[in-house]
Amino acid sequence: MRSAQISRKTAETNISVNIALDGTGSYDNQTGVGFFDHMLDQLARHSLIDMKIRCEGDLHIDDHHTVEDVGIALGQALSHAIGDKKGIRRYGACLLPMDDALVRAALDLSGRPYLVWNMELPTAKIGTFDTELVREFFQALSTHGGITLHVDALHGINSHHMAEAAFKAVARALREAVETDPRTANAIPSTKGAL
Ligand SMILES: [Mn+2]
Repeated sequence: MRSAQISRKTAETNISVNIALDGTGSYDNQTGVGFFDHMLDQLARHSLIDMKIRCEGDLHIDDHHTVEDVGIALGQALSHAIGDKKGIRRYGACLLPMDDALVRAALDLSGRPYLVWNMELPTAKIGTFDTELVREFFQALSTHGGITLHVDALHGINSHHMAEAAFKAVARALREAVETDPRTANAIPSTKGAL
């Protein structure tokens, strides 16, 4: 089974991430930030990547370091678990509706971090959660996972729905991209021979 375990400790956060790519989408995520845990659970459930995440962060300041650093550690774990990328589909995309929200995610496990983020959340907060941290998370995931990631909100009026649709869309796209393609099981999906 393709898996990874990452521990990352700084003066701001202490994180452990355990993932298994060929899982069933089981999850056990505790970061101290309720809405963020809800989003990480969606990411696991809809990518079918088993995910156990723990973070003790400096929440007395705000949620920023916790959300960003979990993105960093999860990106590192994904990159490690995917390994040399032999046999993977590499690309994934999903157009995901959730009530008023319609979000498109397209990604390439290219090794070239690039985030295109086209989503304006209509409120500054979801409960106590700063909505600007949704982008921060995906920026960190893209950078440290080596992922070209495009996220576009095509419609939406509710911040919770839009953010959740983004996590679910990226999850479904990730599921597709990390899956092995039986037609090319021993090949790296690039004419360059490396990714
Ligand atoms: Mn929800």
